[in-house]
Amino acid sequence: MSIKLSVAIAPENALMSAFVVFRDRLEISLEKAARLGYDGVELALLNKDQVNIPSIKKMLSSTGLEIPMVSTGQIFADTGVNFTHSDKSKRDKAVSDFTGLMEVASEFGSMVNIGRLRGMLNEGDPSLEYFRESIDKSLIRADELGVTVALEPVNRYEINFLNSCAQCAAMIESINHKKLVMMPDVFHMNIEDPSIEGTLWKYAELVKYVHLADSNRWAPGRGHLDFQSIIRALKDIGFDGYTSVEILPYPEPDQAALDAVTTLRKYL
Ligand code: LER
Ligand code: MN
Repeated sequence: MSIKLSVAIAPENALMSAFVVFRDRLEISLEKAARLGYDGVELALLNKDQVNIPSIKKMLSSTGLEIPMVSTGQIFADTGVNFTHSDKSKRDKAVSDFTGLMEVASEFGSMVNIGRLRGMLNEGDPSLEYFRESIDKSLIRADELGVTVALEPVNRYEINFLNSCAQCAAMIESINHKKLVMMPDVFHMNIEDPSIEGTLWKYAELVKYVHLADSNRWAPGRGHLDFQSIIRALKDIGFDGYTSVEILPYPEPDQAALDAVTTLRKYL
């Protein structure tokens, strides 16, 4: 068993808030990821029509890459719908767009994440009830599709609830559904959690996927997080899933993707 490494990519028209190194035809980015020595790619998608499933499956078998995660933040960033929206039709659209991405995920044996897609707690709204309704509906479909849903703690400057691993773990424990797990992102952990390594230890059982980015969201090695120590902690807790590089494409995309794989391969 070993920890695997993926890189987040998005189709060519994706917003900068997708935090991906490559915004291009997915097939082109897959090719680049394979050449750089990644084990997989995470697809940051807006809707299910963005993926030519037969063409991508063909590339997975020719390159040996996997797609461990379909990430969904673009639904929130691009269309403004989310799980806690005051307007029911927008909550329903968030669940149906998310369901479309779960269908894509089921084709590739991927997980899906809920990060910013959960939206915000809005004053005067029963936002937590809205969140529970949206997540409960999604989990029924996740079960049917056999897809695992990973709840991602996201820092307070982007979202106003479930910011720390402790808060996400409490929510996951209260929902208590076998398809719901946690995916910490060390960028957010650096802001919200008392210690990155200690928190990984504390919630080891729930952690099934990890986003990696340095303190400035550049490639690992370009900021001040200690990736040697973070990867050591992941190994020590027996984590044997996927980590995924979710970074800004700086100084430019190819260099960022190379920097990340070079730093992380030293420790993985
Ligand atoms: C956003 O900061 C992020 O980390 C995403 O993975 C969550 O949607
Ligand atoms: Mn993330």
